[in-house]
Amino acid sequence: MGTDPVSEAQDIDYEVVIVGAGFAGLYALHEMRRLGFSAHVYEAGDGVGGTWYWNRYPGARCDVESMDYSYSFSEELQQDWTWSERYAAQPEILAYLNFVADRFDLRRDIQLETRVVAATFDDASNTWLVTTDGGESVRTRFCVMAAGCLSAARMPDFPGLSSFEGEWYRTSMWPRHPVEFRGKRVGIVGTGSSGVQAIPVVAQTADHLYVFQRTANYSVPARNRPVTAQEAVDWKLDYRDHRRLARTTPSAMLRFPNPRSATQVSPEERDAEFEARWEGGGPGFIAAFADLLDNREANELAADFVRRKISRIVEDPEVAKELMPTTHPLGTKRLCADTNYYQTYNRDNVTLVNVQKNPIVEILPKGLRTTETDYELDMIVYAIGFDAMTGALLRIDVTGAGGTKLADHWAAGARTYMGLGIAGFPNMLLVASVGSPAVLANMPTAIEQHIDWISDLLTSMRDKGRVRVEATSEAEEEWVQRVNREAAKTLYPTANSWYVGANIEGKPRVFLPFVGGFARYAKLCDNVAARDYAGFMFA
Ligand code: N01
Repeated sequence: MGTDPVSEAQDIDYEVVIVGAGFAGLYALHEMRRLGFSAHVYEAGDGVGGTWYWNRYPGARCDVESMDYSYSFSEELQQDWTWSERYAAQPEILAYLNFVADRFDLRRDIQLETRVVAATFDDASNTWLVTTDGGESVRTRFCVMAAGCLSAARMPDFPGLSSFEGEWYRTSMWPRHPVEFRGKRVGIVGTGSSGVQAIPVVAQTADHLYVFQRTANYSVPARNRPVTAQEAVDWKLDYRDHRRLARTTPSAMLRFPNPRSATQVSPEERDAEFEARWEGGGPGFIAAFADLLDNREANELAADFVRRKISRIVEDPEVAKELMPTTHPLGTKRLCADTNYYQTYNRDNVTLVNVQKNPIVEILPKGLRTTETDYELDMIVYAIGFDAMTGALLRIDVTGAGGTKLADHWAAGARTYMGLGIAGFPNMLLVASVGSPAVLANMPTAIEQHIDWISDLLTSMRDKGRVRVEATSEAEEEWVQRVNREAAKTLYPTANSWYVGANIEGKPRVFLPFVGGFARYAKLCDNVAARDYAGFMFA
C-alpha cells in the first residue's frame, strides 16, 4: 500500500481485519483486496459459510428465493451458478459459498478455526489490537465486524442438562456427522424458524417425536420446488435488472407488497388475496396487504386466516387449537416458511407438548420433565435460537477509545449509528448489525450494500489521508431515536421477539433492527456519504 497514511503505522499487520467468513466476510475480503487494502479474515469454524456452515440441521433451508438470496457483485458469478430449488437447502448454499471462496481465491487470507476473543483500540496509533483464541495478536487499522447477527447460538440452561444420557444437539451448532433419528424417541424444544423446518423432517424417521412448544408460531407453506431450466434462463437474461429493481424495495428482493389495506376490501377480496399468497408460498404472505405490520385490525385478519388454515389442516381439534398463535401479531416474530409443518401433527408418531402451560422443569438422565409429566427420550434437539444481533460482538472483549468497553456502552441497550459505526469505537465498521435493516431484508443484498458503503468510506479516507473515523455521540443518539420511532409505527415492538432481545434473560429491551426498509436505508447511507460522511468525525 505504499506510504499512504492509512497504512503508515509502522506496526500494522493488516489494514483491515475481518471477523467472520460468512456471506459478509467473504464479500468484505473480496472488496478490500480489490481496492488494494491488505486484509485478513478470522473465522471460528473449520470452513467458510457462517450461518450456512453452522446451521446444518435437517430441513435447514433459506426462506428467501435462491435467485434473490445470492451475491450480485459479479455478473459472471450469477450467470455461472445454477440453483436447483426455489428455496435452496443448507448444503446447496454452503456449496455456493465454498464455490465463491474458490472462484475468487479467497481462502489464502482466511484463517479458519480461529475465534477473535478481544479487540482493543489504541488511541495513540489509531489502530486495533486483535487477539484470537489461539493467543495470536495482530494490529490492524480497521476492524470489519462480519460476525453475524444470528450466530451467537443460545445454550440451553435447563437444570440437569449435562445429566442427559442420550444424544443432544442444537440446531444452530449441528454436528457434521450423520444423526440418526430412526428407532429413537426424539424431543425438539422450540418452534421458531429452525424448529418449524426440522420438525417435519425428524418426524419422518423418528420412532416418536415430542415437540415442546412454548409459543405457537405463524407459519406459511414455502411451496418449495425445483427451479426449472427455463426459469433460470429467463431470470439470468435480466439478472442485472432484477437486482436493480430489488434494491428499490423495502425487502431488497422481488417481493411486491399489495398497496391496499386489509381493512378496506371486502371479506371475499381479502380472503382471495390471502389464499393467493398462501398458495403462492413463502413469507411473501406478509405483503398481502400494506398494513399487516402496522395495523392491529388488519394483522388480526391475516392471523385469523392462518388460524383457520391450521384448523383445517390439523385433524385433532385440540392439537389444532394449541398450534394457533394468539399471543403476538403475525410477522412480529419472524414468519416461518415450512414444508408440511402443520400436517406433521396428523402423524401418529408426533405429540405436541404445551410447555407454556407446563414448562420444562429439568432434563433427566433419560428424558425431560415438565411440571406435568416426565418424557422418556433418546435424543433432545434444542431449536432455541440466538443471542441475536448483539451476541456475536459482545462475546468479543471489545475495548474502544479511552478504554471504554463495548459491553458498558451497550449496557442499557445496543446502539449504533446507521448500523455501521459505534460512538467511541473508531475504525470499527459493522455489517448487518444493530440499527441496520439487514435481518428484515434479503441478507446478501443488505450485506453487499453495507460493504460497498464501507469500501467507499475506506477509499475516501485513504484519498484524504484520514486515519480515524468515528460516529459522533449525537449522530448515534439520533439514529437510535429514529430506529425507535420507525419501530413504534409498527406492531413489531409488541412481541417478545429476538428483535427486542426478549428471548435472552436480562437483555435490555431495545428495538434492534431498522424497520424503515432497505431502499430507504440505502438512500440514507448514500446521503451520509455524499455529505462527507455526516455524523462521523475524522482524524
Ligand atoms: O430461533 P427463535 P430460531 N423452553 O428464537 C423456544 C432465522 N432463521 O433458531 O417463542 C421452551 O426464533 C422459543 O419459544 P418462545 C430467522 O430470522 C431463518 O428458530 O421464546 N422453549 C422459540 O419457539 C429466525 O427468526 C431460517 O416462547 C424455548 C424457539 O425456542 C432466527 O433465525 C431458518 C425455550 C426459538 O425460536 C431464529 O430462529 C432458521 C425454553 N426455555 C432460522 N427457550 C430460514 O431462512 C426458547 N424456546 C427459513
